[in-house]
Amino acid sequence: MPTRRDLLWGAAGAASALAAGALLRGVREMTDAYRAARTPPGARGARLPGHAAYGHGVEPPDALGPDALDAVTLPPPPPRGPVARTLTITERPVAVAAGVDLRAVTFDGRIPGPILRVTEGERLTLTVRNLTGVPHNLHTHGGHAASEDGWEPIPAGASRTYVLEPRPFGFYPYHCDLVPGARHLAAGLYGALIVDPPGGRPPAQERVLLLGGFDADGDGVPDLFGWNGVAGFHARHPLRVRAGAPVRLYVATFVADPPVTTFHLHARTFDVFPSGTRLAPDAHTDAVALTIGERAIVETTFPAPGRHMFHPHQPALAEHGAMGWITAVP
Ligand SMILES: [Cu+2]
Repeated sequence: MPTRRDLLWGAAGAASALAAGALLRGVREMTDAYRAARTPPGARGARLPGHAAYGHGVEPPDALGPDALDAVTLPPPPPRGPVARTLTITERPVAVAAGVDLRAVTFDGRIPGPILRVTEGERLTLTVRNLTGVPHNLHTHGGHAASEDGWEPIPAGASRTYVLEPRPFGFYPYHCDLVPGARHLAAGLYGALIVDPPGGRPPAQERVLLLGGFDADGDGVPDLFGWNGVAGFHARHPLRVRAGAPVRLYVATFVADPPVTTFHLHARTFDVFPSGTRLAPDAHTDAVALTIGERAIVETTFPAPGRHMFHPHQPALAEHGAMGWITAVP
């Protein structure tokens, strides 16, 4: 019997609906077992059964090695001149945790979409091909011509080219802007846009960290959470940086529920540049709160080799996949 989500997705043939049903049953069994193990009756959110350190509440897919998320974690070098990119929207299963394949909608086949980067004052041309059976679009935050804002639906099977001159410099989200969000942004259609100042930023080891929620059981509420598309990834595979050299993290959240999440770093404080639109920090702290679509650049230097935990300070998120490590190496 088709599930509610099968019906919502529609369009699938009988065979693929059967396959999807089996997939979803697997997800649901995993999620139910997970909840039974972690959640007291009547309570929502995670609860550890005993007394344990954060982490490893969710394991990442075994097939993903330490470099699996590099493409959406390591930004390209700041480009000079105009930038032109084509992004392709497709529906496909994406492994977001061990044993959990999300029925996702993606930019270029993965969650999140590619890191876009351009220098303030330069042209960014984005061609978006919608290869799915329903409308989508690509809306970019920040300043640009209103006609290129990306709120209009791109029909199924159609393409649209946006020509932007993003400004001011900063760190911006891009995402599909259609509703319901559970079938668009929260299904995987989001990514990062870095707009560099004309003179650049000081050299640093740069990493992008986008927090996402994954609705594994199709009830409209995220069950698993992870940075750069995979729950549990950074608990098994720490971010690696060199000790003694500056680190710049581009941190954003795309989690709608709960509405506010945090980025918290252990054993080290950092400068905060909200939205990255200024070159001087606005705060110096060890935790920054972000609501959906909000973002910050945080900068620090790890003075010595060692492992530093990072996670949202919401236990339900940290224990459902969003706890990780940054390992500073000599
Ligand atoms: Cu969409």
